[in-house]
Amino acid sequence: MSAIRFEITHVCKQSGARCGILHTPHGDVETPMFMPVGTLATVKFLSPEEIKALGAGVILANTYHLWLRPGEDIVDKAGGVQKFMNYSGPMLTDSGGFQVFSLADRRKIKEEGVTFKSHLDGSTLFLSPEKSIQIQNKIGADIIMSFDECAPYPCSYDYMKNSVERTLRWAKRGKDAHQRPEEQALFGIVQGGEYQDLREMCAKTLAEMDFPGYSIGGTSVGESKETMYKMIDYSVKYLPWEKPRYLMGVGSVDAILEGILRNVDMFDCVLPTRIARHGTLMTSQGRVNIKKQEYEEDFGPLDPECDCYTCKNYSRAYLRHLFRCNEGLGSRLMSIHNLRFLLSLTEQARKAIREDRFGDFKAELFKKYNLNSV
Ligand code: PRF
Ligand code: ZN
Repeated sequence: MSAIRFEITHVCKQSGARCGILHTPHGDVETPMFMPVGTLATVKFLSPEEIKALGAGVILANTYHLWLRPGEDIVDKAGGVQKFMNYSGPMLTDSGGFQVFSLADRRKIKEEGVTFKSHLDGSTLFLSPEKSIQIQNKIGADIIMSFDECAPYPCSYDYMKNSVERTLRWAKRGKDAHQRPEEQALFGIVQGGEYQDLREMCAKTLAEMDFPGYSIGGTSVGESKETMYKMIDYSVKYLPWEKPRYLMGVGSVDAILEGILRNVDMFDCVLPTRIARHGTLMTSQGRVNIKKQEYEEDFGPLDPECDCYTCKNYSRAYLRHLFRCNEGLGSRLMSIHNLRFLLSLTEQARKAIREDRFGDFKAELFKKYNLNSV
């Protein structure tokens, strides 16, 4: 028995987009969904109660970071990551693959695994598919990821072919090492860059291995949006319809909507919380940079169309003041808003799907935000 059960509840007659319910050991969540990132078992500046109040379902944490600090044994002793951070909802951990490739110095990839230097103190570390799963078994999230290589972009066909083949061997090794399949659902990750035949081979091989869900990796690494959508198409096409799909690290409005159209169910991105802390807000009127002088005497809400705590209670002038004085409350209030913006977007998308008008909904938003549809 798998730890999760995915139920597709409706397919939009207008667009073919789908919505559903993901049943997890820590509760049911509606899809398509956006998952806030809580790298170190904290969504920076927000309490678990606040995250729940925003309408979030799943929170993401990172194997690499929790392995380094506080260490997976501490999280295990606490009773798992949910108990440790006092979050009662579902959680997902990324495998560390991507973080090793994006953060660590001087990495060396071998068949056995990856040797690299810690981004904290430069010490030499080693991560393998088995080790990643062992750590994730101790962290205890409901959904865990295979250890993969997210190859750089652009990347030669030959490099990518070798990389994908190794990622597939790693997926098999991770699956064999998984000790808690009835409590934690292990997803396979589709790689292959922009190469259609490699994406196809990867997706088909993973599908044969029968994972409870599938991730689409290796996107949003410097390619154009058009290329990204092709990468999604090449991956989704060969994955079983009835299993959940997760597009890793993607959280812009246009890519989320294009992903939903292509039957992706889950998205995550650090962007909303990261840019919020730098004073950049995603609003119904486009991006707002709260630093700007023009907001000095603007006593209206950040986003008049938003229902979040920040927009209901504080002005642009006050948020600008908090930001300029580097006050923690500013980071909190702006993180709340940006997360609510994307969570509300996915809520509206689900409603549009249920009402068979997702095509119109997407077109309206592209027009409103001046986005380019591909
Ligand atoms: N692999 C893993 N995590 C990821 C990615 C990936 O390719 C990406 C790429 N967008 C984000 N996070 N394991
Ligand atoms: Zn708001």
